[in-house]
Amino acid sequence: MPDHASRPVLVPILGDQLTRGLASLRGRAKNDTVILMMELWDEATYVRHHKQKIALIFSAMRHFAAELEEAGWSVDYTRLTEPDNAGSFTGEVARAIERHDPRAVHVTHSGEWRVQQAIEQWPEKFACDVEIFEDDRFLCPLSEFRAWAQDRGTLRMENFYRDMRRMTGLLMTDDGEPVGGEWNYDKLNRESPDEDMDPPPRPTFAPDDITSEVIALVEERFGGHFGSLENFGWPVTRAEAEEAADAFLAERLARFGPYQDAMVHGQDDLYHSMLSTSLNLGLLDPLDLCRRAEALYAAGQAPINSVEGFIRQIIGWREYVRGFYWQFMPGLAEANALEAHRPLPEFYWTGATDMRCLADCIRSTRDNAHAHHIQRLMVLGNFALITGVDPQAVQDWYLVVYADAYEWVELPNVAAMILYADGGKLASKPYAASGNYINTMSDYCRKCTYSPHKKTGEGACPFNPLYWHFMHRHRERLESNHRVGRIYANWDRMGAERQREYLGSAEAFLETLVPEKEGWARDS
Ligand code: FAD
Ligand code: DLZ
Ligand code: SF4
Repeated sequence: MPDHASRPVLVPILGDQLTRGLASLRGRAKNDTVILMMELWDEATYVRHHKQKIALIFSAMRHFAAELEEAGWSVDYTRLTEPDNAGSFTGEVARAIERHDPRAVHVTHSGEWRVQQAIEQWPEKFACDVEIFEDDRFLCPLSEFRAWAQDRGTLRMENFYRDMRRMTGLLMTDDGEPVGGEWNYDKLNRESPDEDMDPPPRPTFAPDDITSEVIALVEERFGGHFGSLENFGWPVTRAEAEEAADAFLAERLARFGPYQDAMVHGQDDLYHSMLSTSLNLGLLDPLDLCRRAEALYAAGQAPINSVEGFIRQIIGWREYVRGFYWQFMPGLAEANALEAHRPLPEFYWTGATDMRCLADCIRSTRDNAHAHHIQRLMVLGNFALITGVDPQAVQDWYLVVYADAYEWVELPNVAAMILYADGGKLASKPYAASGNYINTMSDYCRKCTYSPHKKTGEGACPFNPLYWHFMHRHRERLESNHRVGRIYANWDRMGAERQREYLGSAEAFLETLVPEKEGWARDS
């Protein structure tokens, strides 16, 4: 039997840990390390992920393993179709321990609570040492988020974000003031779409042999999952992700700010970066990306509202929701403060609705495994909120359909940001809106069957009566909220008859919603 020191360290790398400088790998000697990467049935099927999401993760994993091998690392890669594949992280690590007899397992903290729970059982299950490393690809350590959150009664992204600006020095003057005098240029991030918009196409990456093989595998094994593989063009390597980032910074960042909240029928990317899949897989470094955006501002090549807006999304929202997730799990996954119990409408899966905004967002979701933020928030999310869809059904949907969806980022956005299911820990008020918002921020309404100007009855945009139905249902909870309370004065001024018309229209519409059948999100 080899002595302890000559036995290797086993380093499992999870599917979203595709980073050369990963904490558990950093500083390790190649001749003393076996890297383990695992394609797993459990991970591919615990929800019925969009086909592009599975293809992206498997392809990126296979490319990463090949790069590591080329660089001289010893990589033990288990494919999904191997007959002995145990199907789970714990089962595959156990098999690898038998193969390699390591002296220790070094693993980086998982992005997901469910997986981390399994990892935390390893020290008891396995005879060798197990060391769990902090995932320092995020800029805010979880212990710091916890300390920050504990000092406050109310958590708000804006306060967190300012601390992150101070911590990173991004867009800060030497005197510790925000560059340009303001912390936040959100007011300049809300232009409606106009004729003048002409976003250049983002680079897409034609499948190479590895990706083509994975696409065939996904069609064969997961052919019944939601979504199309036809448009697959995601970056699957760090080099491709860098190329996509270069193109965004050079061609789209400057107009990212003003049009951040705009929506245009059939235009799926606009000026967005489309970099979330690469950031979440670990192919891009968030701080580096922000520094490059900052440098473009300093060079006068991008305005402050674009650069600040982009940096806010990454060191603000992205870090904030991740800290929030770990702060409030596992309760967050069960939260339902508004007691919403309606099933998800079937059209979230089929796109078969004559509400033109929803139909377009669902089409983009199906074709691209992507929709941009304001579509996820103010169209798909707003509709689920004001119709009172059960948070767990909505959570499942968002986790399935987006290629960038991992629970640490999906769940806070869904449960807390769009559904207010956490009772207001994350957002100061529910993001409920009528058709007027969508009409202002998009071109959807122009050719819709419904009119955003009609408030009730035949042909009225359903968002209009549904909005008031929601406000009426939750009056007791929301009236005392200073950001919402004054809306009830408008409601009261309408008088009883008009109110009945709104509520009646909403209820008639709700009657028409066909609930999803079982089996779209999870195997029934
Ligand atoms: P851009 O608009 O270019 O923004 C730049 C980057 O900022 C993004 O790549 C992302 O990393 C980060 N970012 C922006 N907003 C957020 C946010 N609210 N939370 C976390 N990061 C943010 N993002 C995911 O990565 N995975 C998800 O599963 C996910 N689910 C969401 C669900 C809902 C209901 C909502 C409202 C938002 C969700 N988001 C999610 C956030 C956001 O919609 C996506 O990050 C963004 O659309 C990705 O496209 P992009 O890279 O072009 O982003
Ligand atoms: C989402 C996903 C899928 C579909 N498949 C795998 C897989 O086969 N192997 C793997 O290591 N990870 C996969 N993932 C990501 C995991 O579900 C999970 O989100 C991360 O491991 C959390 O760190
Ligand atoms: Fe959507 Fe209403 Fe506009 Fe139609 S009228 S696109 S349903 S907001």
